[in-house]
Amino acid sequence: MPANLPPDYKEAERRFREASSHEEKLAALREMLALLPKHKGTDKLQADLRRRVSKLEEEGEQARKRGGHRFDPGHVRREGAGQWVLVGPPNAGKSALVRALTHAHPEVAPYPFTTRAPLPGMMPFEDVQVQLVDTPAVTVEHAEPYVPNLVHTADGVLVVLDVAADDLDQDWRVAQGLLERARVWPRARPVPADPLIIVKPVLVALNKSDLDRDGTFVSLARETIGAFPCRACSAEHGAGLEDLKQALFAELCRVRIYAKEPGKKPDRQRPFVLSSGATVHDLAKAVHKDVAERLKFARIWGAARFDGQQVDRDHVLSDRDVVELHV
Ligand SMILES: Nc1nc2c(ncn2[C@@H]2O[C@H](COP(=O)(O)OP(=O)(O)O)[C@@H](O)[C@H]2O)c(=O)[nH]1
Ligand SMILES: [Mg+2]
Repeated sequence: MPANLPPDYKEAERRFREASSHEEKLAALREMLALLPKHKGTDKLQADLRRRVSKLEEEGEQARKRGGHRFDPGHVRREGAGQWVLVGPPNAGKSALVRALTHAHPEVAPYPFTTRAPLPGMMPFEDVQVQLVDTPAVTVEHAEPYVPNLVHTADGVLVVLDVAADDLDQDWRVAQGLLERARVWPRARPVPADPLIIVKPVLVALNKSDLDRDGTFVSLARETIGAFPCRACSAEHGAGLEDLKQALFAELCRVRIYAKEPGKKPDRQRPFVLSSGATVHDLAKAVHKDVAERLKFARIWGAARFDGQQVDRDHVLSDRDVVELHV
Protein backbone atom coordinates (compact mmCIF):
# COMPACT_ATOMS: atom_id res chain seq x y z
CA MET A 1 0.00 0.00 0.00
CA PRO A 2 1.62 3.31 -1.07
CA ALA A 3 2.22 5.73 1.77
CA ASN A 4 0.73 9.22 2.04
CA LEU A 5 -2.75 8.52 0.75
CA PRO A 6 -4.91 11.57 1.45
CA PRO A 7 -7.46 11.44 4.31
CA ASP A 8 -10.38 11.72 1.84
CA TYR A 9 -9.17 8.58 0.13
CA LYS A 10 -8.93 6.74 3.44
CA GLU A 11 -12.43 7.90 4.31
CA ALA A 12 -13.75 6.53 0.99
CA GLU A 13 -11.87 3.30 1.61
CA ARG A 14 -13.50 3.01 5.03
CA ARG A 15 -16.89 3.48 3.38
CA PHE A 16 -16.01 0.79 0.85
CA ARG A 17 -15.13 -1.66 3.62
CA GLU A 18 -18.32 -0.91 5.51
CA ALA A 19 -20.57 -0.85 2.46
CA SER A 20 -23.13 -3.60 2.39
CA SER A 21 -24.92 -3.03 -0.88
CA HIS A 22 -23.61 -3.28 -4.38
CA GLU A 23 -24.38 0.40 -5.12
CA GLU A 24 -22.62 1.64 -1.98
CA LYS A 25 -19.54 -0.43 -2.79
CA LEU A 26 -19.39 0.84 -6.35
CA ALA A 27 -19.88 4.46 -5.33
CA ALA A 28 -17.10 4.22 -2.73
CA LEU A 29 -14.71 2.53 -5.18
CA ARG A 30 -15.29 5.19 -7.84
CA GLU A 31 -14.58 7.84 -5.26
CA MET A 32 -11.37 6.10 -4.20
CA LEU A 33 -10.25 6.02 -7.81
CA ALA A 34 -11.02 9.73 -8.24
CA LEU A 35 -9.20 10.70 -5.04
CA LEU A 36 -6.13 8.55 -5.57
CA PRO A 37 -3.05 10.67 -6.33
CA LYS A 38 -1.90 9.54 -9.79
CA HIS A 39 1.83 8.88 -9.94
CA LYS A 40 4.24 6.01 -10.43
CA GLY A 41 3.96 4.83 -6.86
CA THR A 42 0.19 4.32 -7.20
CA ASP A 43 0.14 2.67 -10.65
CA LYS A 44 -0.62 -0.78 -9.30
CA LEU A 45 -3.29 0.46 -6.95
CA GLN A 46 -4.90 2.46 -9.76
CA ALA A 47 -5.05 -0.59 -11.99
CA ASP A 48 -6.44 -2.66 -9.16
CA LEU A 49 -9.18 -0.12 -8.41
CA ARG A 50 -10.11 0.12 -12.11
CA ARG A 51 -10.40 -3.64 -12.30
CA ARG A 52 -12.64 -3.76 -9.23
CA VAL A 53 -14.86 -0.95 -10.51
CA SER A 54 -15.41 -2.63 -13.86
CA LYS A 55 -16.10 -5.97 -12.20
CA LEU A 56 -18.77 -4.40 -9.99
CA GLU A 57 -20.23 -2.53 -12.97
CA GLU A 58 -20.46 -5.76 -14.88
CA GLU A 59 -22.12 -7.57 -12.01
CA GLY A 60 -24.64 -4.75 -11.63
CA GLU A 61 -25.42 -4.90 -15.35
CA GLN A 62 -26.00 -8.64 -15.18
CA ALA A 63 -28.26 -8.31 -12.15
CA ARG A 64 -30.34 -5.71 -13.99
CA LYS A 65 -30.65 -8.03 -17.00
CA ARG A 66 -31.83 -10.87 -14.78
CA GLY A 67 -34.64 -8.57 -13.77
CA GLY A 68 -34.93 -6.14 -10.91
CA HIS A 69 -33.81 -6.53 -7.35
CA ARG A 70 -33.42 -9.91 -5.81
CA PHE A 71 -34.19 -10.19 -2.12
CA ASP A 72 -30.91 -10.29 -0.23
CA PRO A 73 -31.38 -11.32 3.42
CA GLY A 74 -27.72 -10.46 4.13
CA HIS A 75 -28.43 -6.78 3.71
CA VAL A 76 -30.88 -4.59 5.62
CA ARG A 77 -31.02 -0.95 4.57
CA ARG A 78 -29.65 1.20 7.36
CA GLU A 79 -32.08 3.76 8.76
CA GLY A 80 -32.03 6.26 11.61
CA ALA A 81 -29.09 7.04 13.89
CA GLY A 82 -27.51 3.61 13.50
CA GLN A 83 -28.11 -0.10 13.01
CA TRP A 84 -27.78 -2.81 15.67
CA VAL A 85 -28.06 -6.42 14.71
CA LEU A 86 -29.30 -8.78 17.44
CA VAL A 87 -27.70 -12.21 17.53
CA GLY A 88 -27.72 -15.14 19.91
CA PRO A 89 -28.91 -18.66 20.65
CA PRO A 90 -32.51 -19.81 20.11
CA ASN A 91 -35.06 -18.66 22.69
CA ALA A 92 -32.79 -16.05 24.28
CA GLY A 93 -35.41 -13.39 23.62
CA LYS A 94 -34.06 -11.57 20.56
CA SER A 95 -37.49 -11.24 19.01
CA ALA A 96 -39.03 -10.34 22.37
CA LEU A 97 -36.50 -7.51 22.73
CA VAL A 98 -37.20 -6.16 19.24
CA ARG A 99 -40.91 -6.29 20.08
CA ALA A 100 -40.43 -4.51 23.40
CA LEU A 101 -38.14 -1.77 22.07
CA THR A 102 -39.55 -1.04 18.60
CA HIS A 103 -42.87 -0.90 16.80
CA ALA A 104 -42.04 -4.06 14.86
CA HIS A 105 -43.83 -7.32 15.63
CA PRO A 106 -41.55 -10.29 15.18
CA GLU A 107 -43.00 -13.61 16.19
CA VAL A 108 -42.08 -14.60 19.77
CA ALA A 109 -42.47 -18.26 20.61
CA PRO A 110 -41.27 -20.85 23.11
CA TYR A 111 -39.73 -23.01 20.40
CA PRO A 112 -36.45 -22.43 18.57
CA PHE A 113 -35.92 -21.00 15.05
CA THR A 114 -39.17 -19.04 14.92
CA THR A 115 -37.30 -16.23 13.20
CA ARG A 116 -36.14 -17.13 9.69
CA ALA A 117 -35.43 -13.82 7.95
CA PRO A 118 -33.91 -10.61 9.37
CA LEU A 119 -36.59 -8.22 10.60
CA PRO A 120 -35.78 -4.57 11.23
CA GLY A 121 -37.62 -2.28 13.64
CA MET A 122 -37.04 1.31 14.72
CA MET A 123 -36.44 2.05 18.41
CA PRO A 124 -37.42 5.60 19.42
CA PHE A 125 -34.82 7.12 21.73
CA GLU A 126 -35.30 10.72 22.85
CA ASP A 127 -35.42 12.65 19.57
CA VAL A 128 -33.87 10.01 17.29
CA GLN A 129 -34.56 6.47 16.12
CA VAL A 130 -32.16 3.55 16.31
CA GLN A 131 -32.59 0.54 14.06
CA LEU A 132 -32.67 -2.94 15.58
CA VAL A 133 -32.50 -6.00 13.34
CA ASP A 134 -33.84 -9.32 14.61
CA THR A 135 -32.09 -12.37 13.15
CA PRO A 136 -32.44 -16.14 13.17
CA ALA A 137 -30.65 -17.95 15.98
CA VAL A 138 -27.12 -19.18 15.57
CA THR A 139 -26.11 -22.48 17.22
CA VAL A 140 -23.24 -24.92 16.99
CA GLU A 141 -25.19 -26.94 14.41
CA HIS A 142 -27.02 -24.25 12.55
CA ALA A 143 -26.49 -20.75 11.18
CA GLU A 144 -28.20 -19.04 8.27
CA PRO A 145 -25.36 -18.28 5.84
CA TYR A 146 -26.20 -14.60 5.56
CA VAL A 147 -25.98 -13.75 9.29
CA PRO A 148 -22.19 -13.02 9.30
CA ASN A 149 -22.68 -10.45 6.55
CA LEU A 150 -25.41 -8.71 8.55
CA VAL A 151 -23.09 -8.66 11.55
CA HIS A 152 -20.20 -7.35 9.47
CA THR A 153 -22.14 -4.43 8.04
CA ALA A 154 -24.14 -3.32 11.11
CA ASP A 155 -22.99 -0.38 13.24
CA GLY A 156 -23.18 -2.47 16.40
CA VAL A 157 -23.80 -6.04 17.53
CA LEU A 158 -26.12 -6.83 20.42
CA VAL A 159 -25.52 -10.37 21.66
CA VAL A 160 -28.67 -11.54 23.42
CA LEU A 161 -28.24 -14.27 26.02
CA ASP A 162 -30.73 -15.98 28.33
CA VAL A 163 -29.16 -15.59 31.81
CA ALA A 164 -31.04 -18.64 33.00
CA ALA A 165 -29.84 -20.83 30.11
CA ASP A 166 -28.45 -24.31 30.82
CA ASP A 167 -25.17 -23.71 29.08
CA LEU A 168 -24.40 -20.02 28.92
CA ASP A 169 -20.70 -20.72 28.35
CA GLN A 170 -21.49 -22.55 25.13
CA ASP A 171 -23.96 -19.86 23.97
CA TRP A 172 -21.25 -17.27 24.54
CA ARG A 173 -18.64 -19.29 22.66
CA VAL A 174 -20.99 -19.66 19.69
CA ALA A 175 -21.62 -15.89 19.71
CA GLN A 176 -17.90 -15.22 19.72
CA GLY A 177 -17.41 -17.68 16.87
CA LEU A 178 -19.98 -15.72 14.88
CA LEU A 179 -18.15 -12.43 15.53
CA GLU A 180 -14.97 -14.06 14.30
CA ARG A 181 -16.60 -15.37 11.14
CA ALA A 182 -18.08 -11.91 10.55
CA ARG A 183 -14.57 -10.43 11.04
CA VAL A 184 -15.86 -8.11 13.76
CA TRP A 185 -13.59 -6.99 16.54
CA PRO A 186 -15.31 -5.61 19.67
CA ARG A 187 -14.33 -2.04 20.38
CA ALA A 188 -13.89 -2.80 24.08
CA ARG A 189 -10.72 -4.85 23.44
CA PRO A 190 -7.25 -3.82 22.29
CA VAL A 191 -7.34 -3.81 18.50
CA PRO A 192 -4.85 -5.97 16.54
CA ALA A 193 -3.32 -4.77 13.28
CA ASP A 194 -5.42 -6.81 10.87
CA PRO A 195 -6.77 -4.97 7.84
CA LEU A 196 -9.57 -7.49 7.33
CA ILE A 197 -11.34 -6.93 10.62
CA ILE A 198 -13.77 -4.18 11.37
CA VAL A 199 -14.02 -2.65 14.83
CA LYS A 200 -17.45 -1.92 16.23
CA PRO A 201 -19.35 -1.82 19.51
CA VAL A 202 -20.45 -5.21 20.81
CA LEU A 203 -22.92 -5.09 23.69
CA VAL A 204 -24.36 -8.05 25.59
CA ALA A 205 -27.98 -8.16 26.79
CA LEU A 206 -28.40 -10.59 29.69
CA ASN A 207 -32.10 -11.20 29.11
CA LYS A 208 -34.71 -12.90 31.32
CA SER A 209 -33.32 -11.23 34.43
CA ASP A 210 -36.80 -11.79 35.88
CA LEU A 211 -35.91 -15.49 36.22
CA ASP A 212 -32.85 -14.58 38.29
CA ARG A 213 -34.38 -14.00 41.71
CA ASP A 214 -31.20 -13.37 43.69
CA GLY A 215 -28.83 -12.09 41.01
CA THR A 216 -26.67 -15.24 40.91
CA PHE A 217 -27.22 -15.91 37.20
CA VAL A 218 -26.36 -12.35 36.22
CA SER A 219 -23.11 -12.34 38.21
CA LEU A 220 -22.07 -15.70 36.77
CA ALA A 221 -22.86 -14.45 33.27
CA ARG A 222 -20.82 -11.31 33.84
CA GLU A 223 -17.85 -13.49 34.75
CA THR A 224 -18.27 -15.50 31.56
CA ILE A 225 -18.37 -12.53 29.23
CA GLY A 226 -15.50 -10.69 30.91
CA ALA A 227 -14.58 -7.30 29.49
CA PHE A 228 -17.60 -6.91 27.19
CA PRO A 229 -20.06 -4.19 28.18
CA CYS A 230 -23.38 -5.74 29.20
CA ARG A 231 -26.83 -4.91 30.55
CA ALA A 232 -29.19 -7.17 32.47
CA CYS A 233 -32.79 -6.84 31.32
CA SER A 234 -36.15 -8.51 30.92
CA ALA A 235 -37.86 -8.15 27.56
CA GLU A 236 -41.07 -9.57 29.03
CA HIS A 237 -41.21 -7.59 32.27
CA GLY A 238 -39.49 -4.38 31.18
CA ALA A 239 -36.69 -4.29 33.78
CA GLY A 240 -33.47 -2.71 32.51
CA LEU A 241 -34.89 -1.71 29.12
CA GLU A 242 -34.44 2.05 29.60
CA ASP A 243 -30.83 1.46 30.52
CA LEU A 244 -30.36 -0.80 27.50
CA LYS A 245 -31.83 1.84 25.16
CA GLN A 246 -29.48 4.44 26.58
CA ALA A 247 -26.50 2.14 26.03
CA LEU A 248 -27.58 1.29 22.49
CA PHE A 249 -27.56 4.96 21.57
CA ALA A 250 -24.41 5.85 23.55
CA GLU A 251 -22.37 2.98 22.09
CA LEU A 252 -23.03 4.26 18.58
CA CYS A 253 -20.94 7.37 19.43
CA ARG A 254 -23.19 9.85 17.68
CA VAL A 255 -23.88 13.54 18.22
CA ARG A 256 -27.25 15.19 17.56
CA ILE A 257 -26.97 18.63 16.05
CA TYR A 258 -29.79 21.11 15.54
CA ALA A 259 -29.08 23.29 12.53
CA LYS A 260 -30.59 26.74 12.21
CA GLU A 261 -30.62 29.52 9.66
CA PRO A 262 -29.61 33.02 10.80
CA GLY A 263 -32.62 34.80 12.27
CA LYS A 264 -34.70 31.61 12.51
CA LYS A 265 -35.41 29.06 15.21
CA PRO A 266 -33.55 25.74 15.10
CA ASP A 267 -35.41 22.64 13.99
CA ARG A 268 -35.61 20.84 17.32
CA GLN A 269 -37.65 17.98 15.91
CA ARG A 270 -35.14 16.50 13.52
CA PRO A 271 -31.51 16.69 14.55
CA PHE A 272 -28.74 15.84 12.14
CA VAL A 273 -27.09 12.71 13.51
CA LEU A 274 -23.32 12.65 12.94
CA SER A 275 -20.43 10.54 14.19
CA SER A 276 -18.84 11.99 17.29
CA GLY A 277 -15.79 14.01 16.33
CA ALA A 278 -17.76 15.59 13.46
CA THR A 279 -16.92 19.22 12.69
CA VAL A 280 -18.92 22.25 11.55
CA HIS A 281 -17.81 21.35 8.02
CA ASP A 282 -19.22 17.81 8.36
CA LEU A 283 -22.54 19.29 9.44
CA ALA A 284 -22.53 21.66 6.46
CA LYS A 285 -21.88 18.67 4.15
CA ALA A 286 -24.83 16.85 5.70
CA VAL A 287 -27.06 19.89 5.11
CA HIS A 288 -26.05 20.37 1.48
CA LYS A 289 -22.84 20.24 -0.53
CA ASP A 290 -23.33 23.85 -1.71
CA VAL A 291 -23.58 24.97 1.91
CA ALA A 292 -20.34 23.11 2.66
CA GLU A 293 -18.59 24.83 -0.24
CA ARG A 294 -19.81 28.31 0.59
CA LEU A 295 -19.53 28.07 4.36
CA LYS A 296 -17.80 31.09 5.95
CA PHE A 297 -18.27 30.47 9.66
CA ALA A 298 -20.83 29.23 12.17
CA ARG A 299 -22.29 30.29 15.48
CA ILE A 300 -22.84 27.75 18.22
CA TRP A 301 -25.17 27.50 21.18
CA GLY A 302 -24.47 24.51 23.35
CA ALA A 303 -22.37 23.98 26.41
CA ALA A 304 -22.54 27.34 28.29
CA ARG A 305 -19.34 28.74 26.89
CA PHE A 306 -20.59 28.68 23.32
CA ASP A 307 -23.39 31.18 23.61
CA GLY A 308 -23.65 32.18 20.00
CA GLN A 309 -19.88 32.16 19.76
CA GLN A 310 -18.37 32.29 16.29
CA VAL A 311 -16.37 29.21 15.28
CA ASP A 312 -14.70 28.07 12.07
CA ARG A 313 -15.34 24.99 9.98
CA ASP A 314 -12.90 22.77 11.87
CA HIS A 315 -14.63 23.22 15.19
CA VAL A 316 -15.64 19.83 16.68
CA LEU A 317 -19.32 19.62 17.61
CA SER A 318 -20.85 18.22 20.81
CA ASP A 319 -24.10 16.33 21.29
CA ARG A 320 -27.10 18.71 21.23
CA ASP A 321 -25.27 21.77 19.89
CA VAL A 322 -27.38 24.30 18.01
CA VAL A 323 -25.44 25.49 14.98
CA GLU A 324 -26.14 28.47 12.74
CA LEU A 325 -24.38 28.13 9.41
CA HIS A 326 -23.26 31.33 7.66
CA VAL A 327 -22.60 31.12 3.93
N1 LIG B 1 -39.25 -15.01 31.57
C1 LIG B 1 -38.91 -14.43 30.43
N2 LIG B 1 -39.17 -15.02 29.24
C2 LIG B 1 -38.80 -14.39 28.11
C3 LIG B 1 -38.17 -13.11 28.14
N3 LIG B 1 -37.92 -12.76 26.86
C4 LIG B 1 -38.38 -13.74 26.07
N4 LIG B 1 -38.94 -14.74 26.82
C5 LIG B 1 -39.56 -15.99 26.34
O1 LIG B 1 -38.56 -16.80 25.72
C6 LIG B 1 -39.09 -17.47 24.58
C7 LIG B 1 -38.27 -17.15 23.35
O2 LIG B 1 -38.39 -15.77 23.03
P1 LIG B 1 -38.05 -15.24 21.57
O3 LIG B 1 -38.10 -13.75 21.63
O4 LIG B 1 -38.92 -15.92 20.55
O5 LIG B 1 -36.55 -15.74 21.44
P2 LIG B 1 -35.58 -15.71 20.17
O6 LIG B 1 -35.54 -17.10 19.64
O7 LIG B 1 -34.24 -15.29 20.73
O8 LIG B 1 -36.11 -14.70 19.20
C8 LIG B 1 -40.55 -17.02 24.47
O9 LIG B 1 -41.35 -18.00 25.06
C9 LIG B 1 -40.60 -15.74 25.26
O10 LIG B 1 -41.89 -15.52 25.80
C10 LIG B 1 -37.92 -12.49 29.42
O11 LIG B 1 -37.38 -11.40 29.54
N5 LIG B 1 -38.30 -13.21 30.53
MG1 LIG C 1 -36.71 -14.98 17.24
